[in-house]
Amino acid sequence: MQNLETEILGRKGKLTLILRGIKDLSDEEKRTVGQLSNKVKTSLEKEFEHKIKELENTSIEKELGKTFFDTTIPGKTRQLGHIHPLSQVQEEVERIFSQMGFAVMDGPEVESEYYNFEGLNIPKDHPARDMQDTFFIQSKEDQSHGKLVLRTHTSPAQIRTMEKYGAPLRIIVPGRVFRYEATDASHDATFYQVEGLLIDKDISLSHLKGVMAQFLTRLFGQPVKVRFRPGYFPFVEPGLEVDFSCLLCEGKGCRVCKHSGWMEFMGAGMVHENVLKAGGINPKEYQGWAFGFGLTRLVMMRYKIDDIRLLTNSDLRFIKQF
Ligand code: FA5
Repeated sequence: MQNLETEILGRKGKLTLILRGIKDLSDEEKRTVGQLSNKVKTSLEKEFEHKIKELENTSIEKELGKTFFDTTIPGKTRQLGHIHPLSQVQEEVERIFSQMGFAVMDGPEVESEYYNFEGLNIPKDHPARDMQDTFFIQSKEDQSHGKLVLRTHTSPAQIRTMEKYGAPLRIIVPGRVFRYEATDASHDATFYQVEGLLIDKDISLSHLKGVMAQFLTRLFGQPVKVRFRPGYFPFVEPGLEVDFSCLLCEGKGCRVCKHSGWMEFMGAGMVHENVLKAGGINPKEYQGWAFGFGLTRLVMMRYKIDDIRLLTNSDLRFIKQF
């Protein structure tokens, strides 16, 4: 209101300028315009004074006094959401690996056949490429990269990262993967994996054992042992299956570990030289290892969940427990 007053009646206000211009008018005009503008000025000054007083008198306290407001009524609590158990564990995995010097990377969920299979040394006739195992996207076939697929594992990110950053490398890639398979208590068609890749000079599997034992011990907050068994994956040589000591029976043998004392955990191995070449890295100069574990299964173990499908079926009664 005061701004408006200055705009009209102030030293450089619109009306003040008109009043100043009166001196240049003829005598007759001076009289008419002078009288009229003085009248306007007096009435505006009155109006402004009145309005400013009125505004000063309507304070918030006075307005509130007019209606009854019970300050003792308890407020309505808002339902706060929380982080999904899968994301909670993923964040923890990322934190532990970051502390060990690993960078956290990402890769596309819709992949080309090349990155998902050929680049990883998985040949055209490999059973994983059957319609039963893979979701193919209806797309034109690209000469060098094939069709588009929903990635069946996080391993394609190995080649993408090698191509982009070269060696040395120390990364993990958490992400969602898809397989066309019947679901049961421990298998889903959409689940989460974490890929790991370390490329450098003079790298051996003993480094992998040390990193995994350290990671699992920190994650579970109790000493965890790791064991290697031979395993086959076309993109590693030699290939391994990695187990860790059962946390429920501390290795003594129980129903959950099928009385073996060990839990199956992940696939791993020394990166195959064809994969290093596909990533543009010279296998004579660098070598390294890779691993891929099921994040969803890790969450199940962490919270003792006995059916994988509970994690993604959106039942709030279940999800709210974590
Ligand atoms: C792979 O996917 C390899 N890419 C892993 C790898 C990476 C090996 C790097 C060597 C080097 P596999 O198909 O075994 O491997 O899956 C890895 C993990 O994903 C399994 O150990 C399991 O924990 C999890 N997994 C596999 N299928 C399912 C499923 N249907 N539902 C939930 N978890 C699954």
